[in-house]
Amino acid sequence: MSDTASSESFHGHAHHASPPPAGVEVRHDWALAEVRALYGMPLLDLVHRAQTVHRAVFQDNKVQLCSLLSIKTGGCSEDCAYCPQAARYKTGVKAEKLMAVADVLSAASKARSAGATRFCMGAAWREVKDGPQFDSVLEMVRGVRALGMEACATLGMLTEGQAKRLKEAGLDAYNHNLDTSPEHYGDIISTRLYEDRLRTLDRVRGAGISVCCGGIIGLGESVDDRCNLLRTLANQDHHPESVPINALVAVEGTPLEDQPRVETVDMVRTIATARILMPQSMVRLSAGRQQMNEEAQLLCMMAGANSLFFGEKLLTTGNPEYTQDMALLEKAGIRPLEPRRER
Ligand code: SAM
Ligand code: DTB
Ligand code: SF4
Repeated sequence: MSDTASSESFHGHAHHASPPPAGVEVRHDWALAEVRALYGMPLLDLVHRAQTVHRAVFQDNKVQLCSLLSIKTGGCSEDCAYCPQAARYKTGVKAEKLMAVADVLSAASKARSAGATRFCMGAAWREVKDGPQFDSVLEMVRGVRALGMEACATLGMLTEGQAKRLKEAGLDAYNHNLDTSPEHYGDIISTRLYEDRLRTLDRVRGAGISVCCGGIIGLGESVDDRCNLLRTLANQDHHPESVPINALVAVEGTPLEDQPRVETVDMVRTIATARILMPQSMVRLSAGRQQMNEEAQLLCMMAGANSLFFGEKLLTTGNPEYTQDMALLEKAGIRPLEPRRER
């Protein structure tokens, strides 16, 4: 392996080791009432406050372009009510085998040429099983790192040993979302517990991998649920380095197929509140962009989102066209974060 760079933020971006700039609070003791008070502020006051925090921490004001690939699609044993990949729902997603390492790396290389600095590999697994498939995933991680991108994976629950092996392979970040509040979780997923999620997150953190953890809005949750999700994320011992905020993509065949589209104002409030609660984290405007117009996406960035997934597909659902995204960034003068590491 020629790649020996450490997993610290290689973009020179703010990360948790550095103290926050003057005037920016990093807290882990948010009360629900405080979070609600922020979330419920007049929208433009809230956005102004979030933008002020954002600019203090991220002085270069760039947006990270991440690429997402489903390396193992469908056939999942879990019952997450939002998910088109759960085997039990008839959604038109068909179950596939784990992709070959070479195919994943050729997709990664294309993503890199298109400007991605982070490559995230998703598998529709409940948990990782040791064996040849996990060995292939480790190979993919090494390959992505050798291309000079941040490597991220989302593979379901992990044991301590698996987290350690992912770290040794060079994995920068692991995505494992809490999705919603502890109170609402049981209405969305019955095949695992909130505590299972928290345990995997501890193992990821314990192995020295950076944590990517966020949620979904539009699942039928209350404002308190949204605030309690954000509060749970912020009140961990360390803020997740990355916080993806997804708007539900309502997929036919899932129990949530008839959920109304998330309103722009709700997405903006959620992102702004996440930015204020977790000032030094990358906040990702994740699923749901295809359903948003350009103005809504720009408002989300104004509210502190500094990362997005680009490319024609998320895992199984659509995403804006590459050329459309590039045109939006270009006309708005938004500069993408560039990779610092050479291959
Ligand atoms: N199976 C692993 C797990 O659940 O942790 C990894 C892949 S899973 C598809 C990754 C995340 O995608 C989920 O935690 C959820 O937050 C998000 N997601 C899945 N379906 C979605 C949908 N229809 N709309 C928005 N986000 C979704
Ligand atoms: C995250 O929070 N959102 C991404 C990424 N992490 C893995 C996944 C979104 C999936 C949307 C539904 C789909 O395309 O299947
Ligand atoms: Fe499986 Fe992950 Fe989808 Fe849940 S979100 S059904 S665990 S792929």
